[in-house]
Amino acid sequence: MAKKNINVGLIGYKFMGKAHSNALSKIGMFFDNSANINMKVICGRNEEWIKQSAEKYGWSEYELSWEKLVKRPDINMIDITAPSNVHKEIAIAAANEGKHIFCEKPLALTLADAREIYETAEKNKIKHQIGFNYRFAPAVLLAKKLIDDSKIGRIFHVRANFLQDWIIDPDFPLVWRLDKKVCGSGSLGDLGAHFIDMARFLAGEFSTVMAMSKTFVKSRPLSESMTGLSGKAVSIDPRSIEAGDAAPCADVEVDDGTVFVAEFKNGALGVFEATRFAQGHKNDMSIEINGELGSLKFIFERMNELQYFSAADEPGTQGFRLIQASEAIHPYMYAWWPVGHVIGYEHTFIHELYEFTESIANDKPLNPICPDFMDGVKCSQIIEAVELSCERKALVEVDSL
Ligand code: SOE
Repeated sequence: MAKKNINVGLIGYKFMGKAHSNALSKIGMFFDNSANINMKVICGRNEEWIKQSAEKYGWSEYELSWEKLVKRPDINMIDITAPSNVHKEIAIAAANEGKHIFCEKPLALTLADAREIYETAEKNKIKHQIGFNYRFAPAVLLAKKLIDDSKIGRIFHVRANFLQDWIIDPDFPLVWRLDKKVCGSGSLGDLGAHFIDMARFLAGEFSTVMAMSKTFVKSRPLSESMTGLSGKAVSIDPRSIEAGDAAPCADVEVDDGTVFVAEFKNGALGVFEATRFAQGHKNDMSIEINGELGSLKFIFERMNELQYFSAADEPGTQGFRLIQASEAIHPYMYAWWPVGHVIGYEHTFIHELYEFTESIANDKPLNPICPDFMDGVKCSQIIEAVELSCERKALVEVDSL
């Protein structure tokens, strides 16, 4: 059967733009997919960088205006990887043009904005998915299957963290992920969003939260332009400093670390920690689920493995088994390499974008494992409840928001 053309317009070209470009370029090579994925246009404001990115990542054209891109009749899918503060205006404009939308997390800076995006997407009957890529690690999907097959039974505890340390240096500049106007929140929205989604995916809906957060470094140097996570300030605007002055600084208004406890609607208890001040932890996202019949633990830095304890095992020989989720039987692994040839971070993007483009090409609803914009809304709702709890120093009912 003829493949359906999906002409993609990508907005953003740095870390996530690169991850999505790589993913879109690999789907047809590794999957018997239903779409001709045409990497038509990459869009960004800096002409020199966007021209370079188009050539390097394999995009046919580049565009400097997302407003023009979303109106192009030849584009039927918009992929938003720009910073969080522009997600709303782009998503709403693209939805009103009838474009299917894939949007990086978090969906928006506020719950109200996230709800408006969801409602506009639904009103325009477009397909929409949000980039909670960690769901698409085969080991996570194996955990999901074990839970859905009642292998661990009633859930008592959920314990998750996302630990990084890339801004431990107080002289690390105030990049967009630390600028409240652009990112909305710090470790909570950037990192916590992932384990909030993972906890909802594996353990169910949140009922209440009780939180604390800290900004350990309260002022940071400004930088004229940044490369993101690890890039130091590539330049300070020379117009802004006199010879010998220290670099101009600004207040940090987002959380460096946030911890919270939660109760789930199914009665389980949760403990969560997001920080960028855990020295030695580079991209350490993990989640553990404890149930009446067993436990599961996933550690992203060992993403091909799942730890599984079953109370059904013979007494005396029970223990956490380490499952290598890299056999053809495990989700998506049939498409990659022979058994045991492990995969990585970039494959989670290939899997999530494969599912989204298949849904468009076959005009079918999203695969149920895929998070759509309502999952983005629910995540924003929990993030806002956590922020309110920090403010009030009190328990907050998630559904009260
Ligand atoms: C930075 O903290 C970051 O790149 C997040 O923005 C991503 O969502 C996460 O997957 C890795 O860390």
